[in-house]
Amino acid sequence: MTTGTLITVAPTGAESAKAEVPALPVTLDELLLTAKECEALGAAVIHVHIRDDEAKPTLDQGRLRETVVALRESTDLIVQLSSGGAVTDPEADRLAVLDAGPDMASCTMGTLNFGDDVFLNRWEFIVDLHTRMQERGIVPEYEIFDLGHLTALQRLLGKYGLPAGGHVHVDFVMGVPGGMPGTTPALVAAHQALRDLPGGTTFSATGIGRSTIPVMLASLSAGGHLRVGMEDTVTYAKGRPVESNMQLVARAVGFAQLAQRPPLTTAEARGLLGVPAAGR
Ligand code: KMH
Ligand code: ZN
Repeated sequence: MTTGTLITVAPTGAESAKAEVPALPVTLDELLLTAKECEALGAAVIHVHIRDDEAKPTLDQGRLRETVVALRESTDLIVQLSSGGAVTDPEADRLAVLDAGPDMASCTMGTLNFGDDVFLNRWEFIVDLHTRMQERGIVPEYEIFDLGHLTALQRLLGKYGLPAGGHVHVDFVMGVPGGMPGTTPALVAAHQALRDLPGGTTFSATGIGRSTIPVMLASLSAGGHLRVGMEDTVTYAKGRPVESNMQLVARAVGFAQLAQRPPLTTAEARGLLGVPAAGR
């Protein structure tokens, strides 16, 4: 069944440096302004990485809690914290992200080369994340960087059961050097592999760097949803740096409207993902 389009904004990430990308939102004020403006444009979910006073990635517990509270006070967005953090973050800190009480958290379904680094996601760690989220009513978004990650998800759900909320939502993160490419054939292959997951499983997709546009178009045509933001893309077009996350969200909203699948409201997105209403 064709529905509207869930639009997630991933405004910051852990990889870009503020010195090289001045438009990157790194302070709480910058994040809140971005969040409000992206919500007004049509985003329903915000995928959050935070930074410290030097604009370096951090999983500081106090800052994470403050960020969740502030986003809830200022917006109706679904707050999804990254449990992926930066490739250097220890597992204990990544698990402790859940203590900040987000609506959702990411859960990456396997280890992969990540450019010149390794993004480590051991099986036992994935199980810990999944089961702790079940216990706390935090809805996961399963991050799929490669096809085998879907097989791991099938195994996870088979052994440990459905996530909190009962609905399975995955995000194809495409075009990371070391993961699946950001191409239509790769998206079609990942989409096909969803048939081994519970009926009704939904997907969004994001293409890193220049794969952002082909991945958006492929996802919309395959019935998928969209994630965009400066975590994934810092160049708007050849020779044109991204000016703001709003520019990327506005483009995604335009594509979704062209596809006659307009953005879901935050309330509709909560219904789709099984996230309790705001102010639960
Ligand atoms: N920063 C990457 C190493 C996630 O947020 O869950 C991991 C990442 C995935 O961005
Ligand atoms: Zn992330």
